[in-house]
Amino acid sequence: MKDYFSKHRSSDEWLIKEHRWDKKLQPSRESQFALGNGFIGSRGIMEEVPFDARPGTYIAGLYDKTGAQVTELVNLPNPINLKIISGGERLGAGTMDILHHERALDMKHGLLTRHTIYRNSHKKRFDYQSLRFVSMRNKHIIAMQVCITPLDEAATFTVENLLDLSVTNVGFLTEGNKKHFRVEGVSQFDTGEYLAVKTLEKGMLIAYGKSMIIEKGHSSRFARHVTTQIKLRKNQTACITTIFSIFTSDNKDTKKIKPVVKGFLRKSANMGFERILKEHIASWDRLWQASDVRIKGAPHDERSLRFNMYHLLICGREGNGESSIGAKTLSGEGYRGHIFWDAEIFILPFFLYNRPNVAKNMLLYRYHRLNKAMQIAESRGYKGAMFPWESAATGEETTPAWAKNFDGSLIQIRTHEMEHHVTADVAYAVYQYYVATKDIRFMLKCGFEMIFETARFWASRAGYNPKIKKYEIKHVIGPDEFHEDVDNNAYTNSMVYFNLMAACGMYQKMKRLYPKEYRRLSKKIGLKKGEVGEWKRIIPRIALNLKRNGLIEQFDGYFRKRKVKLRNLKKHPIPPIPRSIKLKDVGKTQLVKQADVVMLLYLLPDKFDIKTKKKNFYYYLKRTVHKSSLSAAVHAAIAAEIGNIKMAYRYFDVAANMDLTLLYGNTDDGMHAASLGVTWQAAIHGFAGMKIFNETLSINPRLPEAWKEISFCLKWQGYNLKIAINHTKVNVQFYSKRKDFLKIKVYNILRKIEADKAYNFPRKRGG
Ligand code: IFM
Repeated sequence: MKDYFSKHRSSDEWLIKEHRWDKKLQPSRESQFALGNGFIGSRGIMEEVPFDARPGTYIAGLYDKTGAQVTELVNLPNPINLKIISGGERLGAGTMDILHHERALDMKHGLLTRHTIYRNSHKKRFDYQSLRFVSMRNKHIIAMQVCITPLDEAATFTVENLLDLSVTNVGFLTEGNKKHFRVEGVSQFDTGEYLAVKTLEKGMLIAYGKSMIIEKGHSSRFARHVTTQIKLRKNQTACITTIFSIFTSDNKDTKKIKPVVKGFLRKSANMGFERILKEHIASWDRLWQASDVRIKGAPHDERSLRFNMYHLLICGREGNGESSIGAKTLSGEGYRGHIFWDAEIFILPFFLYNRPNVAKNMLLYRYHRLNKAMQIAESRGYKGAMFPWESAATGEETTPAWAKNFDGSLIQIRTHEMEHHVTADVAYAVYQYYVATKDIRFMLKCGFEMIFETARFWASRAGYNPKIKKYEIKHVIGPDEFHEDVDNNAYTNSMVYFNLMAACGMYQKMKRLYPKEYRRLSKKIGLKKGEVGEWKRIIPRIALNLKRNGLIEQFDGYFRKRKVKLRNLKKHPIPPIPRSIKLKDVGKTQLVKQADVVMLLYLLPDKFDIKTKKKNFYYYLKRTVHKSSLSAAVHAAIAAEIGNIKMAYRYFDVAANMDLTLLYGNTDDGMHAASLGVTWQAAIHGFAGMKIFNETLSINPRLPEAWKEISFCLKWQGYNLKIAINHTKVNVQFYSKRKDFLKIKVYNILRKIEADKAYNFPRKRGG
C-alpha cells in the first residue's frame, strides 16, 4: 500500500511513535501528540473520536467561569470529528478490528501522521492514512488530510465532519462536565461551513470556518454538504482534505466576523493543502534552526529533550501579552489552564535564549495585569503589586478553594493566601530578560515599573523584628507546599532579597541613564528617594536562615521537624512517601515536596559558594520526595553544577521522559509545562554550564559521559551565538553585521571574542 505521507515525515530521531492502539493510553497520547501554534492548542485525538476520547481545542487566554469554581481555559467545539461509514459500519477504533496501527508525532515539523488498517464484521479491510497540523505559519489554520482505500472490494463511504459542539470541560471536583459556550450562528457557504459560538460569561466570540475537498484520481470537488458520499473501486483511494479556520473577537457585533472567516477560508482553500503545509514546514524549520539542541552520542536523550522542546514551541506566542503559558500548556485542562510561577521561572528561560519575543510576551502578560496585582496588594493591606498565585485572563486571583490531593481526597487550598514568592519570581524574570536581551525599550515601558512595584510590595510585606534585628516574612508557603503557614521561608526571603537588590540597581541605572523617563515614571507611580532608601535598609537585614554550619534552614523551625528516613533513594531518584506517614501529617515532618532550598541555590548561583551548594543539596536530597514535576530537573541542574554528573544524569532522565513514561499519572490532563522548560535548563544551564554570573554569560560545562558533544544556538543581547561543547573544549562563535566583540567567561576565564570568528577554548587538565 502506498504511504501517502511518508514524503513529509522526518527521520526517526524526530518521531514519537505509537505502534498499536491501546485504549488505556488514549488520554495520555492525546496530550503527548498535541499540536499547536501558541494561539491554538489541539489535543492529539484520533480523528474518528473513539469512545472515551477527550477532544480539546483551546485558545490561549480564552477562559470562562460558568459552572466552575474558578475561571478555566475553555474547551471549544472540536473540529477534528471525522465520521466515515461504509455498509452501515463506522471506521474507527472500537468499532472495527484494527489489523495495523501506527501514529507518529513528527516533532520537526509539527505533524501528526497515522496509518491504520481496519477490518469490518464481513472481514473486509480498509486502509486509512491521515496527516494533520496546526499551522505554525498562520495561527488561524488547522488542516487535515485523510486518505481511504477499500482493500478487498468496491465500497461506498459516507463521510461527515461535523464541528462537534458536544464537547465540555472536564470537572475537577464534583461539579461534573461543563460547557462554556453557546451557539451563535451556523451557516453554509459555497466553499464550506460557518459556526460561531460565544462564551457564556464574557461573550467572547469564536468563529469557525471549515471547507472539505474530496480528491479521487484526478478529480477534486468541494463537499458542499455536511455529509458527502464517495464511491471507490477496490484499491482506489480518495483523499479528504479539510481546512479549518478559527478566529476570536470580543466585538459584540457578530456580523463582522463572518465575512472575515468566509474570505479567509476561500483564500486558504485556493492556496491548497500542499502550500499551506509547505509554509507550515518552513516555519518549523526556522524555529528549530534557532532552538535545536544536538547531543552526539546519546540519540535517546536528544529525542527526549526535543520532545520537551517541541511542546514548548507549540505554546510559545509572540504578542502583546494577551496570554502567557499555563501549567499544562495548551494540551489539556489540568490546573484549568492557569498561569503559575511555572511560567516565569521554569518556562521563560527557554524562550529567552531562543525566541526572546515570546519571553517578552510572557512578561507583557504580567505587565498588562499590573493594576490588578496592585489591587490584590491593596486588598490585603500591602503596597505595590502582588501577583496572584494562579492567574488567568484578568490577572485576578484564580486559585480554587478546594482541590484533590494525591490520594484523591479533597483538600482546602491555601496557596493563594500564602504562596507569595510568585511576585518576586516575576521580578526575577524581568531582570533575566533585561540582562539577556538589553531590551531597554521594554524596561522603560514596563520592566522598571514592574521591578519597582514588586519591590514596593515586599517592603510593605516584610516586618522588622527588633529582637533579632531582622526583617521577617511570616505566614508563607514556599515552593515546598507540604509546609504551610511558615515564617521566613528561605526561598521566598532570598528571592525578596534579589527583588529589592534589583530594584535598587535599576533605580540607580534609570536615574543616571534615562533621567527623563525616570522623572515620568517616578511621577506616575509616586516613587520617592526615601522609599528606595528603605529598600536599601531592608536588604542586608532580611532573615536568610543560613546557619553557621553552612546549612540553610528551609524555614524557621524546619530543623526541629520530625526526621524521616527515605529508603530506596538509590533504586529510584523519586522516592515514595513512607507508608507510615499520612498525607495530612506530612507537614509535621522534614519531608519536602519539591526543590525549595535547592531551587534557590539554582536561581541565585553567585550568591552561594560550591561548598554551601553541596552541603545543602545532599542534605535536602535525603528529604525530598519530588511530589511535584518541577523538582527533578532542578536537581539535575544543581547536581551537575556540584560535579555529581551521574546523579545529574539520573534526574535529567527522569525529567526529560516524565510525560513519556507517565511518571506522575496525570499526563492525561496535559503536559507538565514547567518540567518541559526546566528540562531544557538542566541540559543548557546544568550540563552545558551556561549561566549568567554578574550579568556576564558564562560557560562551564560538565557533560555526562555518554554525551560526546552538545551543540546549540543562543540569543544573547541581540547576537546569535553558536556553541558546541565536548569533554575537552568549548567552541563558540557569534554573528554580527557590525564589527563587534563580546566578553564571555569560558571555564571561569573571561574571554574577549570577535564576531564571525570561531573560537576553541580547551579545558584545562583536571579542570
Ligand atoms: O506551580 C506549581 C507548584 O509549584 C506545585 N504544584 C503545581 C503548580 C503548577 O505546576
